[in-house]
Amino acid sequence: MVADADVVVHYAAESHNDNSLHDPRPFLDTNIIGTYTLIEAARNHNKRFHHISTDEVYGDLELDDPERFTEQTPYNPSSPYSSTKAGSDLLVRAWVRSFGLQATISNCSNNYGPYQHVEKFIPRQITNVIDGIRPKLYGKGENVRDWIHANDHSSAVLAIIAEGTIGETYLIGADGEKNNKEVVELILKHMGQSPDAYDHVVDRPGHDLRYAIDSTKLRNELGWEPQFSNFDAGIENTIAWYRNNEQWWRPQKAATEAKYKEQGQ
Ligand code: TDX
Repeated sequence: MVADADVVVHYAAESHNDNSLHDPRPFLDTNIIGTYTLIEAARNHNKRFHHISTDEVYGDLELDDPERFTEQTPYNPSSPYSSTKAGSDLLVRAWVRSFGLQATISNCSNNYGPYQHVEKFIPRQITNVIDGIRPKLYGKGENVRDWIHANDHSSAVLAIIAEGTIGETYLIGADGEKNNKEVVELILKHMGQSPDAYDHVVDRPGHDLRYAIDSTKLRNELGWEPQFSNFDAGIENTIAWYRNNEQWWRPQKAATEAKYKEQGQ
């Protein structure tokens, strides 16, 4: 019940690009109407609100672009997923300005760690290897993502709720840029496989090339620092978690792979 809450933190979203390309409608319902529903509830109950969003609202960067995304980068989303997240951010901003909603926004880079759905890149490949399936790399595997451990994302959100300035946006990232091929090779290494034991599959339509976050504002204004700066160790721990928690992910695995197979991925 919003009436009983101290703060409303809005993590609820349809979050997977591939699903948005296959069937966009749930993304409009959840990300646009869902956000509208929550900000109205927060407004009516006069509650502090924090909106969780994504770096994908800024579009993508060239591989050699010296600039990373900042809070000033213009919005330029590519997919049904990222465009509905961009729309949800703009709704929150409008509610701050028009109705005085006590809200902050954060845009984070790619998360990894325990409890991530097996449709996402890293858990998909780990659970594929556990099942004796070769990892699947979209296109050439040159796309770059800026990885952050989910616990670091959470500590940043807590810092913004505690100390953030109302109406402000904060970018969250941990300087973790890697291309997809490097990530797959690392997973294969830690799982005792040959580094080339993966398949190239059909590329994602409109596939964003590179995301990279400049989190200077969050670090300077709120004193936040990531704790999981060693990606190699983070991947090892994540592999161990998926090995030890098969009962958590197993129920989703077959249906997820069947959907990818239909799409040639
Ligand atoms: O099997 C795969 N093979 C592959 O090469 C999958 C599932 C993905 N990929 C590629 C696509 C991307 O370049 O790996 C990269 C990461 O893919 P996803 O895990 O689908 O994440 P991405 O599309 O980058 O979006 C993620 O980061 C921003 C989250 O899913 C979003 O919710 C978040 O907003």
